[in-house]
Amino acid sequence: MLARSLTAAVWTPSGRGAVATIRVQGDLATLSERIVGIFQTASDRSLEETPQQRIGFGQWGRDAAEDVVFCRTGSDACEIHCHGGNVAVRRILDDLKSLGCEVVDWRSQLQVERGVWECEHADALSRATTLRSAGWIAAQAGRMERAIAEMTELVANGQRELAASRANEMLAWANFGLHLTRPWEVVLAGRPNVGKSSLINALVGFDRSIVFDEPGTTRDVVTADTVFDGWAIRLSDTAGQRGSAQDLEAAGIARAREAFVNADERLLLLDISHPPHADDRQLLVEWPDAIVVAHKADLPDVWGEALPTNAIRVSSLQRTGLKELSSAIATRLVPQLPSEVETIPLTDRQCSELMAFRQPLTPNS
Ligand SMILES: Nc1nc2c(ncn2[C@@H]2O[C@H](COP(=O)(O)OP(=O)(O)OP(=O)(O)O)[C@@H](O)[C@H]2O)c(=O)[nH]1
Ligand SMILES: [Mg+2]
Repeated sequence: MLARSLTAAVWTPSGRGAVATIRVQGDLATLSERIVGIFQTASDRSLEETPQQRIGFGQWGRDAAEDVVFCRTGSDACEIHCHGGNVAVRRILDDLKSLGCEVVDWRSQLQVERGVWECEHADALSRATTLRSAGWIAAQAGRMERAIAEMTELVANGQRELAASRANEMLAWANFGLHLTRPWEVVLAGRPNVGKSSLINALVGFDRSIVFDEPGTTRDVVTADTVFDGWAIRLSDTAGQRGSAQDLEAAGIARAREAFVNADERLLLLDISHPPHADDRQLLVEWPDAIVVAHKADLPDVWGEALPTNAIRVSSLQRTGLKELSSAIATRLVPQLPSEVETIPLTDRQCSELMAFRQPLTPNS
């Protein structure tokens, strides 16, 4: 599709870099006329006369000109590669704006040229949280668009049930797909002083959270990002849970509970060097699906039979049981991988599109 109005967008990541790429899209003939005096090609050919896919050199700016590299990458697109500093980029964008270019996000240009599906895929890839996630996203190129077209054809041929079951299969991977671009939320909870902050520090490998031998040290939710088994994980340390807290501590506990309720996975810590407390028992009853951590495993275990049999023994002090715990977390979050040919929704919009597609096909939905 030809984009006739002129737009300019930065295609390199935000922030400072060695080189930045600014892409101009639209009516290059008009731009070529207007740009005289601001941009001078080394060959003296105008921008419009420069052959496509040929790398050229030029100078940008009326005074204090900057060397740039440029390339017409299509009949209506040109890339300008300049120094990556913010000021250098801003100057070129301001000049382009004064020449009638609208400064837009790179996604807008891509969408004009390639359509919403390809744009969405590139955007998801740019937001991949880990290399492993990026591999899964990269493999999805073109799949969702094809799947929707195939399902539309099934509906046109009267195979409504088959189309609905295809949509269901894909939606079953929505949680996995959405977490390729955002971390899984894992929240730690337990009574004050059981070692939640120590465990979070041991899991991420640095002192993110304050550790102190006094109950009620952590008052707010403290997060730390890490990667388990190739998946991005956001760990949240929370205020210790106890029934008797007041005022500020109670406010922290309320926040902790909110984070715990909304978590993708919950870790419940027990200090096995102290006998079970009523608050421990209440947490265990309330959260039967949480991963139970038998913490301070370097000290004598006074829980005995009371300890849940599936509890994972960990000592943050001696750094034991951490590998087993991180593997258990990763396995609980991603118990099964999709097949390599599966189509996976990557964005909330794709999920909504699939649900809207399925809705009229599923009776009673
Ligand atoms: N022996 C032993 N002591 C530990 C271990 N982990 C933490 N501790 C100690 O337990 C005490 C409390 O640790 P924290 O990590 O601050 O406990 P917390 O659960 O975050 O406490 P609050 O923030 O008050 O809820 C500190 O004195 C730690 O050194 C462990 O694995 N073994
Ligand atoms: Mg703490």
